[in-house]
Amino acid sequence: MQKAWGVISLILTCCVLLYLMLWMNLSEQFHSKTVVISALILSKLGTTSLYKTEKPSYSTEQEINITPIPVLYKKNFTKLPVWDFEEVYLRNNEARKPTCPNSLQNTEDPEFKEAVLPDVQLWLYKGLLNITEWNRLAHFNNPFGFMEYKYNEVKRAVDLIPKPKSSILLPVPESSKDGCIRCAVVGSGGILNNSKMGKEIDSHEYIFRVNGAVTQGFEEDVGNRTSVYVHTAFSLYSNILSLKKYGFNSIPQDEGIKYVMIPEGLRDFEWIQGLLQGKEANGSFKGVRPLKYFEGKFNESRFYVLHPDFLRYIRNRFMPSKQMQDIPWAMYRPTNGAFALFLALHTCDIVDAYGFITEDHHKYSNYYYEKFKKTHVIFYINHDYGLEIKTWKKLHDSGIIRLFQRH
Ligand SMILES: *[C@@H]1O[C@H](CO)[C@@H](O)[C@H](O)[C@H]1NC(C)=O
Ligand SMILES: *[C@@H]1O[C@H](CO)[C@@H](O)[C@H](O)[C@H]1NC(C)=O
Ligand SMILES: *[C@@H]1O[C@H](CO)[C@@H](O)[C@H](O)[C@H]1NC(C)=O
Ligand SMILES: *[C@@H]1O[C@H](CO)[C@@H](O)[C@H](O)[C@H]1NC(C)=O
Ligand SMILES: *[C@@H]1O[C@H](CO)[C@@H](O)[C@H](O)[C@H]1NC(C)=O
Ligand SMILES: CC(=O)N[C@H]1CO[C@H](CO)[C@@H](O)[C@@H]1O
Repeated sequence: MQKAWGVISLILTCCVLLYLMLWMNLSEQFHSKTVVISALILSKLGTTSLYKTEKPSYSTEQEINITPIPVLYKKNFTKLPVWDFEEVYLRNNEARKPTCPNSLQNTEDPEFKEAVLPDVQLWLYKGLLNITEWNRLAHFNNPFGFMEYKYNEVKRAVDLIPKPKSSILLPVPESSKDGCIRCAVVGSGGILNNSKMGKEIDSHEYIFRVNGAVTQGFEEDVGNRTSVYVHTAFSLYSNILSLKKYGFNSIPQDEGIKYVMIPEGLRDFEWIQGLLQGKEANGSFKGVRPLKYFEGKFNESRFYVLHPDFLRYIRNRFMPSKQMQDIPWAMYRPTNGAFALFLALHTCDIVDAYGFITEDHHKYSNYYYEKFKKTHVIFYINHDYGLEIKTWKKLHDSGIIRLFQRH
């Protein structure tokens, strides 16, 4: 009872404040700061106050009648809005503790040490989305949060995602004598054409691949195994259509493979619903049966969805682009390859990256599977390739990853 009164008085205080703020701004022209401030107050209503209660539950939310915050729109902001809880990320107290003496987590690099959160929550699943969490995450644009979406649209998909049995994606293999997990992350860069890196890549305990991960016919250069396949609904759907001519007839289906999805937009949540209910999807992929893309190899116990907090943490701490300070701010996001590489940095001890963009990318074709027709890298506006080049180089130079380069 006492708690309820506390919350109610806080709500009233906030309402008065909000009213005053709006009134003060009445004569001014609208600018994004107003939204920042008022949304900050709204978020206080929905999140911070509740974090202090002892053991909140769904019934607590209903008793005090929290509702989703009013929808915020990207186009009401002329640059990336920065909230005072921008750097609040869900953490996982069961996160992996490396046993490997040479783990990248033990790096001495001051910049990396300061940025990295080894226990950041990696996965989004049933139970992690309630209205309180929604009211925090609805402040961030996709894929870093749920801005512009409706609570129920996302909630019904998230509630279908099973909680992973273990919070550890990749166990230390029995064959590892020093307790280290060695991973190769393979991008699709043309630098791999005729690289003969296949054997070396396959010698890693785990191999991450993304998007159009063609291996058949390219084994000598890129290897043939896949342990973790990182994708979005759109990358699955479009790569199968467009890369057939290179032999990409199906996504990787190795025994025990883990499928990791980047929920880049609402369409991914629509896809998840179809996938996990074994039905045709609605919305953007209406009529598409997501399960079909896995050709009978799908198992919920090997399906993971990245948490928006993880994606935002990567953007904010490792890959903030200048583009976020301007009108197309909401378009910017790191590439799927970038997210895959950072996922490896959070689940492996030793990470080698192949086929990632380098300064001399103009010497190679866009993708390694374009063996005979040289096409240049297309710089899509939603990515910052210059920043990616610098980021991979920096991680390499500071000894955190080993980046495959040619001279
Ligand atoms: C909402 O979910 C978050 C994340 O799992 C949790 O920390 C919090 O306690 C939940 N809040 C309520 C009111 O259930
Ligand atoms: C990969 O190639 C090796 C040897 O070249 C072979 O033994 C293995 O069966 C292949 N694995 C797959 C998944 O094709
Ligand atoms: C899509 O919509 C149809 C008709 O409303 C419904 O029967 C079906 O269950 C929906 N599919 C999914 C995956 O929710
Ligand atoms: C999915 O994997 C789990 C755990 O390995 C297993 O127990 C279950 O039988 C599998 N389900 C299907 C449908 O293959
Ligand atoms: C791929 O490598 C081969 C051998 O070095 C070369 O002849 C070919 O032109 C390369 N393809 C492209 C598209 O660069
Ligand atoms: C205050 C303001 O400009 N709000 C606008 C934000 O964007 C939505 C959707 O485009 C508009 O309806 C609002 O008027």
